[in-house]
Amino acid sequence: MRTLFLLTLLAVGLKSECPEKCNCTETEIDCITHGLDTVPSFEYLDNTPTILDLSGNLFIELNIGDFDFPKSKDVKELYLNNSEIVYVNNGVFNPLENLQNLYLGNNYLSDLDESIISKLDDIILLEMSNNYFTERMPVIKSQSLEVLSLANSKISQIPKHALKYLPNLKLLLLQQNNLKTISFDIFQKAPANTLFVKLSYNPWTCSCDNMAVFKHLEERSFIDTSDPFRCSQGQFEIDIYGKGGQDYIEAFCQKENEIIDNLNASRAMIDENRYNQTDEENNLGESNVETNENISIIYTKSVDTTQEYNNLNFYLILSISTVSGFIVGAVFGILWYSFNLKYKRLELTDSKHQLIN
Ligand SMILES: *[C@@H]1O[C@H](CO)[C@@H](O)[C@H](O)[C@H]1NC(C)=O
Ligand SMILES: *[C@@H]1O[C@H](CO)[C@@H](O)[C@H](O)[C@H]1NC(C)=O
Ligand SMILES: *[C@@H]1O[C@H](CO)[C@@H](O)[C@H](O)[C@H]1NC(C)=O
Ligand SMILES: *[C@@H]1O[C@H](CO)[C@@H](O)[C@H](O)[C@H]1NC(C)=O
Ligand SMILES: CC(=O)N[C@H]1CO[C@H](CO)[C@@H](O)[C@@H]1O
Repeated sequence: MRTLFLLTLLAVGLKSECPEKCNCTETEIDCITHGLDTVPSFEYLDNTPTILDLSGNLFIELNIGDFDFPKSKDVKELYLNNSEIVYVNNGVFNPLENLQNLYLGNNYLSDLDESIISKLDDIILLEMSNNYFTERMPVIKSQSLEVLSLANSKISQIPKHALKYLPNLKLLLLQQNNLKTISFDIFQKAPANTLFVKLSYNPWTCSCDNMAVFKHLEERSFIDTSDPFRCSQGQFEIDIYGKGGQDYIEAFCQKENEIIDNLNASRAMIDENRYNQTDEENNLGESNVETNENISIIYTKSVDTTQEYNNLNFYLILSISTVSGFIVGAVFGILWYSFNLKYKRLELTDSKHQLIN
């Protein structure tokens, strides 16, 4: 009798304390795909939810107070994916102090405040793929975040300080975006040898700067080079980690390094020269300025040298084509001659035939 009473009380209690359009179990609240346009009130929960699933609804905006309820500290996973969210007010997640996984994918987010999760000390995963960060990748601040997913989100730019405030990041997903260039600076401050990035299926342009970044990522095992990485230059497409990429680096980027090498060598020589002179003159300061000016001259000279080199190349190509032109001409001449002979013979045989006939 007493247990029955308790059971009915429990049943009634569970019914009234779980929000109307949700299903509650001991550790989970499910309000999936119920056309909710506001986050329901979780004020009188009876259970202790570690999972709060609000995906597939129509929230459009998340407001301060939406997740401010007595048991908010129990929630470890929050699903808000596929919920037509356009705007998230800064601070809305702060009451979920122990949140670990936050799912905001498949929404219409185009910007986020830098400190959107900065107060969540245990956050590990922020899933935001399939959004609309058209202008730039959002800069996120978090001491604990390990996984940041921004795949397929129309991102065309990564700010140089994008990873600066994510000291624990281990996985960054940026595949299938609209990235054309990537700056070396982004990864310079990234956690050493622990970060793994996905950057495939982006419309990279071929440039030595991009190549340098990809080389760096490969050397530090930041990237899976078996993924397709292609860059384009005009109508040509190159496999960045394939032979095309290697050829590109050899043809264009190595030469730049050589120029810098030459420049450094000349600079060293000039420095030495200047030093010897100024040693006599006892006037270091002034000479340094002059040295700098001279370096710019050397630089333009090195560029001139490459032009000369190009000219040399041009003459080489010209002479090669002249020679090959001659050879081709000769071969054609011979072929034409023999063809003519044959043709004449045919004519003769034909006329013979005609005569016979
Ligand atoms: C709750 O669970 C029942 C039975 O599994 C299901 O029919 C109902 O759609 C669920 N409601 C919600 C809000 O998920
Ligand atoms: C929300 O994301 C989770 C995890 O990726 C997924 O299992 C779930 O199906 C998604 N919900 C909706 C409504 O798409
Ligand atoms: C040239 O010198 C600068 C500084 O003096 C150095 O940073 C750079 O790496 C050098 N470049 C090469 C190709 O040695
Ligand atoms: C500069 O002086 C040092 C030592 O006096 C000498 O070995 C060196 O050859 C000089 N360099 C030039 C460029 O004159
Ligand atoms: C700008 C410039 O040419 N600076 C010095 C470079 O070196 C020459 C010769 O050593 C000097 O005459 C220039 O003043």
